[in-house]
Amino acid sequence: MDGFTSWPNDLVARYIAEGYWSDRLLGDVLRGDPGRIALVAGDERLTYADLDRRADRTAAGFHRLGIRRGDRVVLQLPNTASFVVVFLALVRLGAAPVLALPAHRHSEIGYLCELSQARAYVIPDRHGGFDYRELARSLDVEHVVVDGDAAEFTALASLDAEPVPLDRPDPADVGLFLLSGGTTGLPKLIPRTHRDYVYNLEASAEVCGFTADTVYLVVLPVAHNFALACPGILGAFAVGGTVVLAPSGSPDEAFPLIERERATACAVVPPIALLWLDAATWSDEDLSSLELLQVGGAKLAAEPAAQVPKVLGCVLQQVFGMAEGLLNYTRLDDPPELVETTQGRPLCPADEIRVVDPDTGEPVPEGETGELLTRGPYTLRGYYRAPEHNARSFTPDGFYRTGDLVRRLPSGHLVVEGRHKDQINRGGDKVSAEELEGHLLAHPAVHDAAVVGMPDPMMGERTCAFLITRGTPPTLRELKDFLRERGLADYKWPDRVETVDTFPRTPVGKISKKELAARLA
Ligand code: J2J
Repeated sequence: MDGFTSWPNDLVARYIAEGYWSDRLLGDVLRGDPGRIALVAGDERLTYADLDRRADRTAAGFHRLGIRRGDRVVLQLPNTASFVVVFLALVRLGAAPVLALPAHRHSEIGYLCELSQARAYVIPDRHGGFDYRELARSLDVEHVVVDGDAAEFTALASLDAEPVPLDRPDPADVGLFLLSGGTTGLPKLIPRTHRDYVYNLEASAEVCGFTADTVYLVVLPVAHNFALACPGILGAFAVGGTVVLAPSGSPDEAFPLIERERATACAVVPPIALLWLDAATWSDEDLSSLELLQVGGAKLAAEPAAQVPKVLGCVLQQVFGMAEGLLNYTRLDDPPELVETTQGRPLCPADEIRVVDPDTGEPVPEGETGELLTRGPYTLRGYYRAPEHNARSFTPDGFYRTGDLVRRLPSGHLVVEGRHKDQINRGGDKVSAEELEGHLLAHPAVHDAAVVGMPDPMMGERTCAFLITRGTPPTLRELKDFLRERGLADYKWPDRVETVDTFPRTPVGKISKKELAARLA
């Protein structure tokens, strides 16, 4: 695929020879007994046979629409059975889903459709008080497929056709695109091949002890790498387990589902873990089925980490992952000290780790903090169609510069100590400072903007925009309305605005975000 950077031949040979890459395809992950429940979503309960059939029939429907192997389709559905059916249908067809989050709006989706040259865009009619058909009307895309009331578009229900023989994808093909958290003005797409993502989900399922008895509850957006494949729904399907989709991580929605479905495993971000620790002390629901709580996306502090087994009665696993690839997990039998105070160690023996001085690129002495660089059998070698950005994000020998500052312990476990990238981690949601600044600068009263993170006890960080204004400074409320108008996802909006006369500068004349952040601490 044009715009996709593959691994060099020697590493391809090595990853195959060492058994990390197989011929298994993403469309073949449904490995449960046909009669067993694969998926519970709202009132729907689908067996493996049901899900398999629906995926095949929907693949045939997309094929009839003209979607073919190698095409791209932007998929923006919430945590519903339709997400799972459409995802499986597309990967079986060899058409790569581009996984947008439900929170994305015109700014993100318009760009994704254009960058990926998507042939179709799949949406709900309405969700969370937003009409996605309105968004679709503002785009230029060949097919809009709607789950629900389709209006002038194609109803997902109409893409139900007699299965046809399909051209099988190659394991080396790009199977899907994930969205990068982003550090630049525009979002980046992460190509994931069938074979690297199959490794990702199968090896994760093994490390997390998933079996046919696993009942995996999804509370994060299922389109996010963590809930999708770490081990996520795909890992649960691959071992014949059951997946239960919840609309959110709120204890009033998640706890009754844990009790009713006897959920055994779940992945959350730290703010949800904190909410659960609190709610578990007063809720009546029976959470005793829960065996494993995975926490990742942002750093979990040692104190709440120590509380998880005591209060929720389950094993805690810290997960330090990224859509770009590398996954670090604490292991289920690690001593409590490591589980509480580290963010895990790499999933794969072939994951290569370097910890370097971010300015010189030279390795730091063992045990000291530096920037994490990595390459391996499931870490990208380049963002899709982004040559200039790739030149900065990768070393000449193909290591991905994560922008995370870590310290490595003798056991190989990593401790995340901070960040060397212009991004705010808002409770696991990533906000690119440059992207938000670009939108703020478009406001007529904004002369200059600098976005920084501010510490927050629940979210870890929130977003503060420092502005130099002309005329009357806009209020936070006005800025949010402005950003809504521009179609920017709401989790990227600032939580606070500070107007200043000048920005502090570094010796080389750049805005000192360190100094700005210090004013907030
Ligand atoms: C500190 N920072 C963390 C952690 C991610 C599993 C889990 C998370 C993600 C994810 C994921 C962190 N402590 N435990 O894809 O499969 C920050 C780092 C990292 C960035 C990646 C998965 N876990 N982070 O969060 O692509 O800064 O993936 O580089 O959204 O989140 O963000 P994202």
